[in-house]
Amino acid sequence: MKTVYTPAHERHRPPTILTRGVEVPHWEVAERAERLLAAAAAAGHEVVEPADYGRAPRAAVHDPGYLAFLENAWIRWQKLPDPTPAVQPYAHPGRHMHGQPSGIEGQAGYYMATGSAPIVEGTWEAAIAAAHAATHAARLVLDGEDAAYALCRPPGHHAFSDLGGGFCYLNNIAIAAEYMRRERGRVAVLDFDVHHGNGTQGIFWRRRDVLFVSLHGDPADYFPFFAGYANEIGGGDGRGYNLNLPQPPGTGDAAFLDALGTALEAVRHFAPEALLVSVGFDAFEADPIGVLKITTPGFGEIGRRIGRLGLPTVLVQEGGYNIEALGANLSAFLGGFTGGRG
Ligand code: Q9C
Ligand code: ZN
Repeated sequence: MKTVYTPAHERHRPPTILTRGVEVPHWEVAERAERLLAAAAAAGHEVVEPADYGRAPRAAVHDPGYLAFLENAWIRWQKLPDPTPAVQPYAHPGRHMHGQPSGIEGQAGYYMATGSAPIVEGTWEAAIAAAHAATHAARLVLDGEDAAYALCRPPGHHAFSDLGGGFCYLNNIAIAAEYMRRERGRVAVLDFDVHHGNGTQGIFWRRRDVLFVSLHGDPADYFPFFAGYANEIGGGDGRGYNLNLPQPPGTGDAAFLDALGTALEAVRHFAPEALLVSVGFDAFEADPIGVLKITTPGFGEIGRRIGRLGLPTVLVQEGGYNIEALGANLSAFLGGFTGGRG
């Protein structure tokens, strides 16, 4: 299958972030994409560069104020006294606060849910390239490819219409899903990154034409903490078109595959014309920030079962932070997916 990749991600080099009050190197590093690319190429998948789809696909999903903030944040931040190399919010609107700041420091906290999505000089360029990669994979599948893999970096599933965070800026898979929806009646998004896809859920919350199904570590004691609970089923017209399947910490292959069966049954019942998958390898047993215990063969079996659905499928890369294991996990997943087709 075609792998959509562009080196534009290299310009996004997030520095340290705070974890429990301590500065640590960021996990979402450029080498992730290099490892994934090497594995896809070694497995014989043709690597193609995305076209430029312009502003329309991202504008169909994201708020204009948020897009303007992302595009200009770094340069505005540089005009602060003693500027630092990354936009890092430190004050967020908590409950009971609804004011709208005009300055960059306040807006950074307004438009970012967490401090873990610093904006550096090349972030905007990388983020729009990742969105083009997902859109390109969607275009390939709309044009008749059975499946395509968008090797996106930075990832996207924590980004809402008007809110970034959790290493994410533009919601690549939501942009691709909305792009496909213009030509197809119904699409489903399945998310097996270890973190709940809170941004994707938020974007499609009121939509019955886009099913969102997520498997993830239980947010009761895990990021993103404030979304991903089983009682979140969608609102308004979208009620019943959102399914969360939180998993207890330590969940391994067998129980995860059981839950995947429930997720795939929901997808089959929805009968979409296409499937988009948020592919994360941070449910891996040795991921530095994961809480689940999925093995490399486990990712193969996840791929095989998703492939067996037989739907036109767009695979979109999200998280996965064990650098040494990323290549093997992607090879296992893509091998399983392709085998499941056959
Ligand atoms: N102690 C994705 O996988 N929390 N984002 C980091 C770790 C944020 C992960 C703190 C995790 C966001 C796309
Ligand atoms: Zn994740």
